[in-house]
Amino acid sequence: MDGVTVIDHPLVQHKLTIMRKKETSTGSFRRLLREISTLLCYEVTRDLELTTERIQTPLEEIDAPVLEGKKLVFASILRAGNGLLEGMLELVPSARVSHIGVYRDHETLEAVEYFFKAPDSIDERLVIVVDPMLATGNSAIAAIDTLKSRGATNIRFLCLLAAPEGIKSFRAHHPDVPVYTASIDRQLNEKGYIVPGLGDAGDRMYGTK
Ligand code: U5P
Repeated sequence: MDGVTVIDHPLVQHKLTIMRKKETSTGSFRRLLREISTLLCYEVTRDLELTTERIQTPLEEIDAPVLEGKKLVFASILRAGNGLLEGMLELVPSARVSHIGVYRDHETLEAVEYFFKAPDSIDERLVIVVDPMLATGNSAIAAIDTLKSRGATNIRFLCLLAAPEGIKSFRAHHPDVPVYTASIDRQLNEKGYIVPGLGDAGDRMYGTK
């Protein structure tokens, strides 16, 4: 699918299978989400540009590679997005973090924004937006509308599971934003859940209902 990368690393796929299991506990789910997010982060940052810095090793001076440009921004769509943040920040500890509060109206499935906070100069940074699930796509579309209205131009979207319907709608709204996911599941059900999916990511992560 154009603009969509499926991260099919065996460790990602194995961990995802355990996360999907109904009987997986909250504690295990959370731990797996942290582990898997590190691997997803590795893949979503694979093509970042490098420059060089003159450094002195104990033996000699060299031009050594370092990341080019301003610090990355990880933008978490609350609250489930926070589950992906932890592992990503382990890999990129200096990343800046944006929080975007969007909840889904259970009747209309429309996204309603209630919170937004972002670091300065997001127009000069790569922004990686994270939410474990791309279901209807409405939350991600709204979050990225907001980021763009604040000046962000270089954006990627990272999730664990995506529904074909969500990808289609998302790509129609934001064709310039590539999507990275560990799986494209079969479909959405009548309540807007991804099937086979893993249930409500926020509830599974925090043990709520
Ligand atoms: N969501 C789930 N599980 C699903 C479908 C959606 O947890 O099977 C939640 C996600 O937490 C996400 C939001 O934040 O709903 C995405 O929904 P949507 O706006 O893409 O429909």
